[in-house]
Amino acid sequence: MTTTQPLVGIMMGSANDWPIMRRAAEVLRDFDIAYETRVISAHRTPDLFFEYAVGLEARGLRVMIGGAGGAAHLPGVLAAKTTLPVLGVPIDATPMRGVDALHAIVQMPRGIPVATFAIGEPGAANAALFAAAILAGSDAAIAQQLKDFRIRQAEKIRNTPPPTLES
Ligand code: RP5
Repeated sequence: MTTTQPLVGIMMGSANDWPIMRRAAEVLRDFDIAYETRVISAHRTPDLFFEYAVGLEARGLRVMIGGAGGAAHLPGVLAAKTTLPVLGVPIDATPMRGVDALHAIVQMPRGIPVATFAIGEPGAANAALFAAAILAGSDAAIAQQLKDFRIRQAEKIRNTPPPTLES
């Protein structure tokens, strides 16, 4: 957790989600975007969940990333309690390998939107990149960092030699 005013909150329903959700934190750290993390379950600690969710805007948070596995109602319940953008990351936590969480998060009924990302690590990383893109609308430094990231990413592909049977 950073010490400066967090702009992005990363929530997850279980500490077991952290190995995936840390990919979001790593992206935000690399972009020098202040964030905070919380393990708060919508069903195991509903009172704590509501208490945390209602104070987000007042504390200056701008975007929320919510990771959850199984029935995965965390992002939807969070979106019900705040008008901040909520970015949902489905976690592979059951024999359904994250498809359960994907469906739970992406199928939010009309009126309370949750942006849904890919299952697992790519989703967590992309949620953080999307959070950066939202913040970039009002922060030129973050906008530039996003452009630089895309350039570095493209360079890696351009500099990859053609694969051979020996490589
Ligand atoms: C969800 O249930 C969590 O987000 C987690 O992905 C899943 C399983 O939680 P644990 O039983 O591993 O704590 O609430």
